[in-house]
Amino acid sequence: MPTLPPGSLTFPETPPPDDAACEQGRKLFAQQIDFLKGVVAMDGLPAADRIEVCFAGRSNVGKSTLINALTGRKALARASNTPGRTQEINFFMLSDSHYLVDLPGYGYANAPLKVVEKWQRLLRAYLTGRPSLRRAFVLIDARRGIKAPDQEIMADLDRAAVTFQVVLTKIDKLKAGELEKALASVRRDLAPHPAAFPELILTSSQKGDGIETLRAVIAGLE
Ligand SMILES: Nc1nc2c(ncn2[C@@H]2O[C@H](COP(=O)(O)OP(=O)(O)OP(=O)(O)O)[C@@H](O)[C@H]2O)c(=O)[nH]1
Ligand SMILES: [Mg+2]
Repeated sequence: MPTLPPGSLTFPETPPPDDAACEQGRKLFAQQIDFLKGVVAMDGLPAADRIEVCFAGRSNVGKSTLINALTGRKALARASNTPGRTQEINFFMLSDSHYLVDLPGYGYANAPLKVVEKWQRLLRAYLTGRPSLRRAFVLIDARRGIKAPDQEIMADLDRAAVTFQVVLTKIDKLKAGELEKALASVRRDLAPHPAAFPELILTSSQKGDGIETLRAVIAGLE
C-alpha cells in the first residue's frame, strides 16, 4: 500500500450536505415515486431520456432496502432476507426527472447456474451500456468489505468509464473500531479503480445514517 502524506485521505466520507443541498435532496425525494417496470432484457429498457442512477451490489447487501429508505416508502422495492430477491432490473420513476434502478444482486450462488449467468450478462450489459446512467452506486456490506465479485463489477465499470460511488451499508452492525478498519480496507481496495468516485457514503437504512447525504448527492447530479 502506498504511504500517503500526513493529512491526506483518499476516499473520504462525503461531507454532510449544506442546508441548500439537503433541501434539494429532500424536495426531490418528496416527489411522486412509482414503480415503472421490471426489465429482463436490454430491449426492455425504457428510453434513456432522464437522469438515471442505479444500485448495484452483492445479493443481500441492502439495495432494495436502501431505495425504500431513500424514498421513505417501506415496501416500494421488494426487500427480503432471502438472497436473490430482486430478479429483474427494476425501474422506479422519481417525478418525471429521474429513474432509480434496483438491480439484481450478484455473487449469489444459490440459483441455477443458467439463471445466474443470464442475470449476470444482463447486469453487465446494463451497467456498461446505458447512456443515461449518471452514477452507479456500488453497495458494499460494511462488515464484509470489497470481495472478488465486487472487484469484477468495478473493473467492468472502469473499462466502460461509468463513474461509480461506493455506499457502505449496514453500518449499524459495526462498532466504531470495526468501522475504521472496514473503511481502511475499502479505501485500499478502491485505490486502483479509475472510475471510482473519490468519496464514500456510509449508510444504515435501519437507523437512517447517510440517507440525507445520498439524497443530496443524487439531487446534485446533472
Ligand atoms: N441491520 C441492517 N439490516 C439491513 C440494512 N439494509 C438492509 N438490511 C437487511 O438486509 C437484508 C437484505 O436486504 P435487501 O434490501 O433485500 O438486499 P438486496 O441487496 O436488495 O438483495 P437482493 O435483491 O437479493 O440482491 C434484509 O433482511 C434487510 O432488512 C441496514 O442498513 N441495517
Ligand atoms: Mg433487492
